[in-house]
Amino acid sequence: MFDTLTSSFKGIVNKIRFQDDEKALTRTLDELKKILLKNDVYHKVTREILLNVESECKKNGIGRDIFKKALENSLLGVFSGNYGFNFASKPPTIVLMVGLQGSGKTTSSAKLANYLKLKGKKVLLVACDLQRLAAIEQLRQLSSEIEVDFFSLDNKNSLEIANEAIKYSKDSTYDVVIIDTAGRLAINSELMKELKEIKENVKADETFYVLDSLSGQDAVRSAESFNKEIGLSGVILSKFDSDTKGGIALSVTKQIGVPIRFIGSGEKIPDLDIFLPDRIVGRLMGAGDVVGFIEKTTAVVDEKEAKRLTKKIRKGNFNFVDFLEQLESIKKMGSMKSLISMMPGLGAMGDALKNVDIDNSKEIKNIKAMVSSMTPKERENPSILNGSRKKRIANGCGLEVSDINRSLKQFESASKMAKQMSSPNGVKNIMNMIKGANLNKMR
Ligand SMILES: Nc1nc2c(ncn2[C@@H]2O[C@H](COP(=O)(O)OP(=O)(O)OP(=O)(O)O)[C@@H](O)[C@H]2O)c(=O)[nH]1
Ligand SMILES: [Mg+2]
Repeated sequence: MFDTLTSSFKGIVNKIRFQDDEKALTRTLDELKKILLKNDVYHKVTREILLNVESECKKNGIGRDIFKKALENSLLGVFSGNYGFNFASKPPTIVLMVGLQGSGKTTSSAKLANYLKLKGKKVLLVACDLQRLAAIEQLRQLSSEIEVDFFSLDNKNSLEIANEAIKYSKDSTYDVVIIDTAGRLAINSELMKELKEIKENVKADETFYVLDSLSGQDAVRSAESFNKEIGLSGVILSKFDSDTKGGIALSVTKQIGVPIRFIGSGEKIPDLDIFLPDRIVGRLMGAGDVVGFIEKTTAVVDEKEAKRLTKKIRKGNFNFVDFLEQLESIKKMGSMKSLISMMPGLGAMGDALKNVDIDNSKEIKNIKAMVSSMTPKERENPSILNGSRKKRIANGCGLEVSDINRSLKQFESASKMAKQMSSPNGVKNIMNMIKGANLNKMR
């Protein structure tokens, strides 16, 4: 992610104060250069950014705001071309997913299918990886998890499968067809030939190269070869959540002349963010991506349901049934790390929340176990839980009564927080509460 770049940018912008301090500008540009190179921004791209910042600052007068704006503009300048997802003028839009072995093609195919499904599109996922036996099964499972149609054929080669899939998709009026292909450890002429044939036969509208951000410049070089051999229309930058530097995101478009279209920000299906330069630059400059956050949340939150819950929360009637439902919808939004990275200025709280893993948090596991031992009446109305009920629940789920008390307390304060948040001064109140809270408790 961009954490390191963002905090470094903030640091240097604050060093420039005066309108005409050329010395400070030189010093700051020098520091900017070190930051960019240290975080894997390609040297030619680094030079371009520096030159642009310098010339804009010299033209407009040096000063903090001008420097900040110049940096923002230069960062925007490193991205060019098409962004987001482009639909073909006549459906189906055919997407070919290519890349090296293990780069994240199959996962990204499913993530993209889910993204488009949430936009109301009818999507078909096609398994054309015949290299690994398990590959077809992997995609089949992902398809059923996200409830998207799946296509594969036995005893056919990948070209035949792709062709049949396209025929079928046209007959069945699909909006988008996503073809998952086999990877290789390195560039391989046999693979290139196979991919080229598929691409030409199915007349792919988009050829997305899935680039593992952790492989750095090696992966960029491979992308370059793929582009030369078969022609790419976009890059999906996968595993960006584990990339502590983030420089590849700034370099790849200039280096290979192909725009980044999506970023993989976690292992889960919703962890795919659309790549829009102004939003990315907003994130880089520490302003977060609030629009992206809202888009992500509204895609999975049912408006009617949200209203019903807000009413309950306001009345203080939020119960365990609602809580479990909420957990499920939060999970649909993706990993905390990816969500939090879109929120500006959360600082230490953001760092603590990033590490919350809803599937593996001990507290949440305890609450789930406890709720599973409750009667429906108790779930609806936790206030009836007296000593003997708590004992029964503890026995039922293998916890101690003290665990039950602790979980109930946590739940109570979470409901209180939710009630506060839903009031007119909600967010302000919450920020005040959080400031005083012991963040480690959230882990
Ligand atoms: N953290 C993280 N992990 C990812 C991301 N995308 C994929 N992965 C993981 O990377 C591993 C490989 O992903 P696959 O989708 O199977 O990769 P592939 O390119 O299809 O692999 P082959 O078919 O063997 O070539 C899996 O463990 C995924 O969970 C991402 O954005 N973030
Ligand atoms: Mg695969």
